[in-house]
Amino acid sequence: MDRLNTAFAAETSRRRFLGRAALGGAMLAAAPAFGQDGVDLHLPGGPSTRPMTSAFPDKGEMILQRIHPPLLETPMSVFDRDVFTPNDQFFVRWHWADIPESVDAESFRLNVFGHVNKPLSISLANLLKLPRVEYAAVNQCSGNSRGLFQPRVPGAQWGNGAMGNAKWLGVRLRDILNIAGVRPGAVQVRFGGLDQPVVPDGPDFFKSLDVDHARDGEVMVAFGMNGEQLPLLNGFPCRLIVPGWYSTYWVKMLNSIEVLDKPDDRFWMAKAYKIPATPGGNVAPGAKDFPTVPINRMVPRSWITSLGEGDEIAFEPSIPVGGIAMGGTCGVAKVDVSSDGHTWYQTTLGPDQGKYGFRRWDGRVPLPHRGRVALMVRCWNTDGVAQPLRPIWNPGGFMRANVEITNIVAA
Ligand SMILES: Nc1nc2c(c(=O)[nH]1)N[C@H]1C(S)=C(S)[C@@H](COP(=O)(O)O)O[C@H]1N2
Ligand SMILES: [Mo]
Repeated sequence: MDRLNTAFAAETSRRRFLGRAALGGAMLAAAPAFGQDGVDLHLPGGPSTRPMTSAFPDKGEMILQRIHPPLLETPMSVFDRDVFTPNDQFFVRWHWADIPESVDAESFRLNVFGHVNKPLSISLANLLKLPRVEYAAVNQCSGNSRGLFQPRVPGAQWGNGAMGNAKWLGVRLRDILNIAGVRPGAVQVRFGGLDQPVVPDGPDFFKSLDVDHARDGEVMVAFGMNGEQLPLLNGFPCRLIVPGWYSTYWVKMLNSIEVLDKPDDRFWMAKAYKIPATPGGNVAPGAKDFPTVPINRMVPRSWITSLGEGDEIAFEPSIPVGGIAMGGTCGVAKVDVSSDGHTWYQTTLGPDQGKYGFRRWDGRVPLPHRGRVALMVRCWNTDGVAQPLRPIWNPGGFMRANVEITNIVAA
């Protein structure tokens, strides 16, 4: 809150916020030094350990998935501490390694063009003058938990930590589009950032939303994250927030908003991030040539964070267990836990911090016996959708959302 007040509220402090903004000069310049300690992501049947690193700008201890471009995963223990994920341990994902090492907040412009009456080139100072909104929302990679897919699929082999929940502060995209004046016949809005492909014909990262979605009053251009400016690697100075939707649409270092009068047919919409046009994005393992749609809304998920895979505990007839849940596009209605896969016990939900954010849950389960016990957690959202018990499969490794199992050992 302190930094929010000093950094965003007063007119004079605003200048300070902007002045401080060029950061990360050393980013990625030197080869980061990695800690010796690794972490086991418990990915089935494959290389499962990853080094930890704190060598990236504005970032604390993270699981290193890739250096160029940076792919940093949040350790699960972080989610046990708070429903809000700290900025310095918020996961990082980029597609191309050509990312600015700093952004000059004075000369930065957010350009709005295409099928509009009045193209705009908005300075950060002017962006900060528009009416603001703030809400909590989970940013989850479409491929979060991909490393748990069986059979395994190619792509970043994430555990469960390619996600995070923050309080985002910014300006309604609708307000920006209204200033530019969307012309009749507009169908989509395409978003691009300052990062660039590293190969000559590589497709620049652009994502698009239908024009009505873009103007729904919720989609936000955010410059604040948990009361601070965005870390460079999470999209400084501003990024798109599409609450309830997978974060492939949450374009970082957003500098281009183009209103289109026909659907976006470029690579990142037409070819990448397509899921089977089936419930939950599920097809039989190995399936090919099925109809696809662009990935879109998130679905309910939940995790045990108070205990980790393989943890050893002293046997007791009943143990406490806690964690986090998310509803997807709506709130969390109910979270149940089980230690035998048949009998489910309802947990107590923590404070509601907004329907798009994480919700804490805490409960107890009996331990049926000594030795290995498979703990499970299942979320129902307020639309009545429950997590499936069985994993889905698709070749992109997208949308994993089944009830996860945490095996513990009671000695
Ligand atoms: N400019 C830009 N924005 C981007 C991407 C990117 O490669 N470039 N990747 C997207 C994807 S796939 C994800 S998962 C999220 C990751 O957001 P984070 O790094 O802030 O956690 O950023 C999204 N926005
Ligand atoms: Mo992603």
